[in-house]
Amino acid sequence: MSTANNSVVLPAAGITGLFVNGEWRTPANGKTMVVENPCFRSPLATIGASDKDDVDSAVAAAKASFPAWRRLAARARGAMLIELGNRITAHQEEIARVLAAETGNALRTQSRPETQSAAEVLRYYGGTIAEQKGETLPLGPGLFSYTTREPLGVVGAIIPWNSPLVLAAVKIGMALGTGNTLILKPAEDAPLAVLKIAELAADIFPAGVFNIVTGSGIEAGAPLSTNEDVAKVSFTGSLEVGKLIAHAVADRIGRATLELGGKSPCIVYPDAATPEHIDATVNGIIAAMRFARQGQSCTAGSRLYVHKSVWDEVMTRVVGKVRELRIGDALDENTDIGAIINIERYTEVRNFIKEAIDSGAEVLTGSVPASPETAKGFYPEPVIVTGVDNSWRVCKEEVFGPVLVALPWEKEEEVIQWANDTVYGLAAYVFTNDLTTALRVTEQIDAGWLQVNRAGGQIPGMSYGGAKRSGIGAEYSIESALESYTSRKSVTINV
Ligand code: TAP
Repeated sequence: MSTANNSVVLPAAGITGLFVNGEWRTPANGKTMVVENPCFRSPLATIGASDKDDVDSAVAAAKASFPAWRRLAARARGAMLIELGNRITAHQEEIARVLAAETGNALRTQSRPETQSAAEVLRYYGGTIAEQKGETLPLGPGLFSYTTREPLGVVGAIIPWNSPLVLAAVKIGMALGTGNTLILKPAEDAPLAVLKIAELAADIFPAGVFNIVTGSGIEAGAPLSTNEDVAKVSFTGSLEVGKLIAHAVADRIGRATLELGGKSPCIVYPDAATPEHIDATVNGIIAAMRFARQGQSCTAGSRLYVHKSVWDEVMTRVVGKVRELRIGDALDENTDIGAIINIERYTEVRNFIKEAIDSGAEVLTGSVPASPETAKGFYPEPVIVTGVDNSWRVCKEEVFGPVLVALPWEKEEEVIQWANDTVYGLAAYVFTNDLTTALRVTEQIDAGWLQVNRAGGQIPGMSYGGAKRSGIGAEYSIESALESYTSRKSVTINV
């Protein structure tokens, strides 16, 4: 690992990116890749760029370590997860700074809380994994039938750059806790904080149980998804790559959890805009949109529907508050919003904004960002547009940037139809103080993860997964881990 930024403590020398069978290795092809800080477009570190040969050796190590690992008592595996969570807490600030530098996610608003969540997730799975129980079935006199929950084998986990640490923790907690062995492939844009926790994990798990392969999606991710010895692929990322993974896994009748994209609605009722509630609602709308994460969240409430009777009041306040958010260096404590991850994403977000404005969208705040050639860092300005409808690209596709589409609504059946008019079904937010309304509306929205008068992130224990094309399977809760990472073995004894 070579370093080029003194304000963060990067993974130690010798942390190559490729961690296989309990040791750090140099990728067989000798290739490296540079990780950049998107706030300055400056190089941060150089790490190994693995390919199929490295992936195959990691899978072989994970396969060899599986028989002993699966036989360990679940509570013993859980204790190791708790130890890793505690070590992350002990090094929290150091890890959070690396995360902020590589992702551009502001330290105070995003990277510090994400690091804290990663530790909590590991402690959650560590504490609950002993619940890996089966069932008994009373088949009648003389027949004793029971089931056990068996691990699947080698799990390949592929994660994106937007919240790499917490997603790594979720995959580690679920896969290792349930007795599987793991190969984790972080995104090439944000592998460093994950390597920091791998450094901490290196002497906790037996050799081969936990492996890391850094490299590009094509060179390292694809071979992991096609390897015949990978029993399950747990993928978080885009719909497009999710389809490739699904095909690769289907070819060998393997298993997959797919956590994909979203275009989530946020519906505001008039009773959430009374003088007593309006501040909380406005804060909730902004939090749901994940503006402080540059909108780079699969659960971003990026389609805002505000009842016509309170539209002026709500939108004036939302625009006012959004304009107060400070954009800048992710490591600056005063920064609310950091930078978009890379030039490709920045260009794509810029194209969405430009296309909407050129097509006649009314801009409530924001403008077309600086051209990628001249931008000194990939800083976005939050954009809110209205005067569009669901046929526009900005309404239909996941921007994965700080772009909020806002529209007034009058009839409930119409707003529910708008909310469901998408191929996605990940999250939804409803703001109302009437319980009957909340129950009636949430029942009709096709999404996997709904929140009423709350816009925060996932809390360990919540079942979290997408409906429609937002994915297959759920994560975050112990029930999801058992469903997704184990199979039932049924034993019947004629006594
Ligand atoms: P993707 O381009 O899909 O990348 C995700 C991961 O897949 C990265 O590690 C990537 O590697 C790898 N990858 C790329 N091509 C691959 C291939 N052919 N085979 C195997 N792996 C491959 O997504 P992204 O742009 O990084 O992330 C944004 C997307 O993730 C959004 O759609 C967002 O909604 C979704 N997301 C969903 C969730 C949940 S929980 N539903 C959470 C976060 C993000 P490299 O990047 O190294 O090339």
